Amino acid sequence: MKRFSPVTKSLLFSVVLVFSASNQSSAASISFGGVSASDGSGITSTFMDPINGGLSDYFIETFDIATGDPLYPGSTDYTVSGFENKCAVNSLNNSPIGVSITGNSNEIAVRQGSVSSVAAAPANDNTCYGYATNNGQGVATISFDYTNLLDYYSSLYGASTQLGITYIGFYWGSVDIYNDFEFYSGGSLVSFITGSSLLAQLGGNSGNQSDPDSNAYVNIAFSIAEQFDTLVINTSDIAGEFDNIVIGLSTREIPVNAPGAALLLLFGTAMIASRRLRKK
Ligand SMILES: [Ca+2]
Ligand SMILES: [Ca+2]
Repeated sequence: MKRFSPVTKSLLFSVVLVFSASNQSSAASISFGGVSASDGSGITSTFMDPINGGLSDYFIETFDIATGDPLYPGSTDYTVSGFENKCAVNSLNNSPIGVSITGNSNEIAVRQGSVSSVAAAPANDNTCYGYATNNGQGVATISFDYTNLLDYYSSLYGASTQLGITYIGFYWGSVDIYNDFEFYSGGSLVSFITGSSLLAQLGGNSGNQSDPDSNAYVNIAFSIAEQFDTLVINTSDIAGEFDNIVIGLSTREIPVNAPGAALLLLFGTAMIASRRLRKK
């Protein structure tokens, strides 16, 4: 098992936020923290490392060509000029697991390093990362549609029903009160997390580029009933930065001895228990 760095250790505490798309209670459970990423990108999921890989039925988007699948070159459609040899969206195009990204092309970008008033690399992330920006006006919305990947694995497994995603982890850099992440299934919102709620829970300051309380690895475990197929990232100012997006299919491996998994399972159980209690 990979060792926890001091930074991630301090982040891995028991925080549960539950957001529901309706008035009904949600079983999605959220925790913060991960492990040190071996490619110099700061923090990654306990389930998946950019270089060393991880458990079965998990996939990672690193935004770095170096850690992409050499069989399926990523797309540099959103790469900032000058970074074409380093930065790409690896899960886009040319592969059976291609992710469909929609959004204004000037509102999603991939780059390395920080530029004042443009984008800040997540804390301790020396690699390429992605970001959403409204360029100072309106709301930028970008979506990552994983339907192709889910279709592919559903057919591969001969699944009688469409597989979904029951885990997502992402390194959220310089979290701002005006960023949020939403999760949709078949076009319906199933869960979401806002920057303001994360900052309130961790005690972080909006937009801080180095504080672990404002640069957090977010883990969300979904019940089978709430599995999703599309991630939507919104930002109403500059900017929403992210890296190491890890998704786990509904067929994913869940090790009983992984601290992250244990936490997620524990709180998943706690939520189910609390729901049952309320029903009484
Ligand atoms: Ca990266
Ligand atoms: Ca930010």
